[in-house]
Amino acid sequence: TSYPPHPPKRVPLLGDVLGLDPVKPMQKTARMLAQLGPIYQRRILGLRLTFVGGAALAAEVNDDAVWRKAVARPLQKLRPIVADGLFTAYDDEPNWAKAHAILAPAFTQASMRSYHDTMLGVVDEMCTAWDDTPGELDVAAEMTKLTLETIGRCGFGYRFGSFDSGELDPFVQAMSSALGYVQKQGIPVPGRTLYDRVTGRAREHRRDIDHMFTVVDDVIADRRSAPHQDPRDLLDLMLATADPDTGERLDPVNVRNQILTFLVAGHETSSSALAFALYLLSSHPGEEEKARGEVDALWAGVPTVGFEQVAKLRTVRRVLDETLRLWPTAPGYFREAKHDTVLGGRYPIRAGQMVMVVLQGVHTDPAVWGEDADEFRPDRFLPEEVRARPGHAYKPFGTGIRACIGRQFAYHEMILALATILHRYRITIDSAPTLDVREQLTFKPTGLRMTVTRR
Ligand code: MNH
Repeated sequence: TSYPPHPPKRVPLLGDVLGLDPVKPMQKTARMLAQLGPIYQRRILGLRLTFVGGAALAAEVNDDAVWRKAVARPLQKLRPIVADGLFTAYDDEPNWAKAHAILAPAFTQASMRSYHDTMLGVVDEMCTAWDDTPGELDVAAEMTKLTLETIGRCGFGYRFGSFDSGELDPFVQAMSSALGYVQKQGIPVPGRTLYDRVTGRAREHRRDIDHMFTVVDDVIADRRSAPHQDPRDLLDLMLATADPDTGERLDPVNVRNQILTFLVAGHETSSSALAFALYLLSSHPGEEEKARGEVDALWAGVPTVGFEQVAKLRTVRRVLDETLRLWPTAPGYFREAKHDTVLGGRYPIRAGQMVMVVLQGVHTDPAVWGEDADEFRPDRFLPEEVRARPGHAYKPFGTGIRACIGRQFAYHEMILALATILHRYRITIDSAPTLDVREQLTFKPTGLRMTVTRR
């Protein structure tokens, strides 16, 4: 047995404290993996965190018999907001299994039918706003409005009014400020807690959270007094359905945790994926024309796009799959060993020790993806190419029982939006020569300016 490689500069006693990038930690980690191989370990004081960025090692760590999801520091820091909501719950917290059983039926491909018209309405509103006020658009900001509005309406009938005026809804303000705070806390910096207390930032964070709680609790109370019949949204389901195993319903605080979870987990990941897709298409005009050609052919003479017309767009879907390969907007996930084990046949791992699966590493492993792994080529997702690849080489939605519950929701929403944009507009995107990607728990492209013209 031996230890995995570690960063080149190890400080006596403290360990691998050098070379952390507090602003773009995941992009730095992916570069480290490209240098050091598919695995490396950071040891800080007594703690070891291992990073895995190759398909074979990822397959091992994804094995639910030996490993489970770890609620690592960045997720722990979210818990004051979302507590035992699906995303941040520990495997053995009773509310995880309960909420998973109650909510899983609401996220099947078949259930997407009931959200389709609402999703279409949001896309239409976005296009109307673009037509009414032509000019340069901030790509990421537009996609964020779209996905936030979509999850707000499909989730619990809430309108943020994103396309109404220039003003940001106070809830959205509170949420983005709270998430910014959480992102900073995810990276340990000595003295931060004291600093936040002295400057009043900690109190501001508390106020942001309280504001979010009040808004969501009001929505829940209103719905309790006036339930919907049909169509039912996620909130209706949470209030009306009992867990088939225990016969119990979700308690009111847990319902709030789930709503906040869907807002937090369900909007930036999809919005940034759309922004990356638009960027990648605009720099690959051949791929853009291919995708647009598919939409034009399938939607020719169709007055309103129906549910069935979305899943048929296989080329558009491949564009999104390839986008999430290169820019997995959830950059990775954490696993912990259930018992002592050995990784890669030679690295000892003790029970409870954590590993982070770094998706950019896994998704560009040359052993699986070839020497052109860094190139944007959506045809990698043609069925015959997918069949020829090991399943664990592509995990943008995580793995096992704790994988993303919103995957089908995200695909339906993203395909519908991207196809509509391609169908209605010619787009040109200006950006700096190298793409600037911010990290706020997710990857988010910044500084992309887009001009759209009706075709
Ligand atoms: Mn989502 C879990 C990626 C869209 C709601 N999501 C995860 C995980 C990844 C992920 C990765 C696993 C995290 C971990 O193991 O710690 N999610 C994405 C991506 C997109 C996405 C890349 C879009 C693109 N997610 C959505 C949407 C919703 C959503 C949309 C809600 C409508 N995701 C969740 C929830 C979980 C999750 C809830 C936690 C599931 C669980 O642990 O039971």
